[in-house]
Amino acid sequence: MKTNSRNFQTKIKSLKVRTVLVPMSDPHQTANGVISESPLVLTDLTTEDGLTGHSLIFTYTPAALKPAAALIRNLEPLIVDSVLAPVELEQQLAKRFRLLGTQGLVGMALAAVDMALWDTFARREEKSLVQLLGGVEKAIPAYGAVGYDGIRKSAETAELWAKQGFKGVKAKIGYPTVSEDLAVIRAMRSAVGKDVAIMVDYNQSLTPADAVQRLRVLDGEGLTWVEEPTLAHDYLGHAHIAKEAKTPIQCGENWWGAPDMQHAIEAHASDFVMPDVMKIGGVTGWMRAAALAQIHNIRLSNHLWPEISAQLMCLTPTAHWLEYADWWNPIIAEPLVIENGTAVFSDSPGSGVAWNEDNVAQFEI
Ligand code: SMN
Ligand code: MG
Repeated sequence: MKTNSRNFQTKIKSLKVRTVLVPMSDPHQTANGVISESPLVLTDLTTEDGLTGHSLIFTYTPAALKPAAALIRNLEPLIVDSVLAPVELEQQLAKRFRLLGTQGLVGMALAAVDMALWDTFARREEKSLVQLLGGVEKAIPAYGAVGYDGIRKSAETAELWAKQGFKGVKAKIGYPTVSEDLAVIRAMRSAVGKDVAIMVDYNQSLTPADAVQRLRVLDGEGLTWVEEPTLAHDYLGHAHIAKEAKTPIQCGENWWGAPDMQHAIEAHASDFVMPDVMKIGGVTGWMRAAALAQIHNIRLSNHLWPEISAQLMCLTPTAHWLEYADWWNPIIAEPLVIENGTAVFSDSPGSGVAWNEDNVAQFEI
């Protein structure tokens, strides 16, 4: 049998793993506390023929930063000398971790490797991820984030996004009372006008019963979605809320792998889905999630990771909204640019992730 000899020439040589703490210029408040810096693990995968690909994972808390980095380093011997074949390696690694499971730190480390493999693969072919996987760049509407910042600041931030051309804004809510939630939404609406979409995110802060009551009040506000009103893994609770509410429910940033997404869909937990490229299992996991969303005819948005997600959204048949965030820009060589509310794609090969080494040196810990 004739084989593609190029595939067999590229073998994995090493992983380099670094950790950074990137301060946020404007700390992000949520109903569950403030995020004032981004703990990020930077992985560089090098092949024997001298290619290097990159990936980035976000550990939410600095407490998980070093353990996540250590786990990625511990994966190195499992992939060194293997052929650069992301789909095959995903299957091999999944088998290795079948007994332990692939949630939490293990899932994050596996996603770091998967994304670095795909980035290297695309660079080897001198293509962007979109081109490599047979897609074309598309204008997907982007929205910007508004923190849990009270009436005035939420409206001001929403207006700033709208002035920059963003087609939507998403605010953290879950204030002590629904009247405060409502006041924030109405202040944002008067700041952005009727043509900018408004989404809200409860970050899991309500009980299902409270969520149903609050949504009775918010249902007339023309919200594009209400995100994670209750605990992320309470699919039945979410399904109850989704059934009672008129506003679409959005979930997905906390699903670990496509099987979680499948279970949430089976439970009718949400009207829309928004996987996180790290928690869903990297590029390989994303493609499964995109297929699931297509089969079930559900609109799919991304969670964070703007550079790689902008590309993955172009490969997603039911693509909905692109979540934009600029928090990691300081360490990214070419941060994603949004113009007229959609991503501008560069000609660079790969997943859009490479380092601003000066800033990496400054924030490395
Ligand atoms: C979110 C959670 C945690 C950090 C950043 C953002 C969020 C979102 O829930 O939907 O973007
Ligand atoms: Mg969210």
